[in-house]
Amino acid sequence: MKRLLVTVLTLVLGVGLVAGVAAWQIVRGEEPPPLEVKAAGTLDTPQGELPHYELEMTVYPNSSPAVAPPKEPRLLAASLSGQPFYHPSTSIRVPANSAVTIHFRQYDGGGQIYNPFFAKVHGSIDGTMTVNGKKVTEIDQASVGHTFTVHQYPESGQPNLFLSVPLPMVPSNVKTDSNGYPVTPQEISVTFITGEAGTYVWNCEFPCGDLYQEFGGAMQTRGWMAGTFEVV
Ligand SMILES: [Cu+2]
Repeated sequence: MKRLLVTVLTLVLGVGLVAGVAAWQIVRGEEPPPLEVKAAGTLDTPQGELPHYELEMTVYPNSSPAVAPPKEPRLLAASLSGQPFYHPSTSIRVPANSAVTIHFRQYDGGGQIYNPFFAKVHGSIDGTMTVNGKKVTEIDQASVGHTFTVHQYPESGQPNLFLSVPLPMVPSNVKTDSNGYPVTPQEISVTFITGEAGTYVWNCEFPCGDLYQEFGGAMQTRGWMAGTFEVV
């Protein structure tokens, strides 16, 4: 009897392990390929002259005939259709010990962010970013569209990296095109310095998803409002 129980238990554990590995493979397989950085010469920084790279990300309020949605993880029961996402990828890979500028085009509406900390810029080269060409250190707490917030796994021994960029919402009275996107997005640029190599994650801190307090759905899904951030 005991032997049978052990056999059954081993079998159950084995099947569970295989299912777990398969599920992990599916999730990993659906991570979009990393965004390509563009070399942009060098930049004078407080840490001296550093190699400079640029990358571009767009935030869409929803998919449309013009912009396909990111792949939806098959394991997720909830549908993410109609939810916002970063495009064309949420997997980011940037060179170590460099200055990196990210240019965001933000097409989504928004509103009040619960925590004013995330309406401020954190971790950029001089504490600023530019919004539509204007240098700022924060945006109106009541007009946040999304945030791009990079942080690390809490148990990690790698160099500390924290970057948080608030992206202002597009006002609701802005004209939209035939795909329903505002004709004038918010244009945000931020420059920061990467240190030694490390693996981080990023997510949006504005409750733009659904389910629990709007922090579910797109908010907790890589490929949509969260992703990986590798310094290599
Ligand atoms: Cu968001």
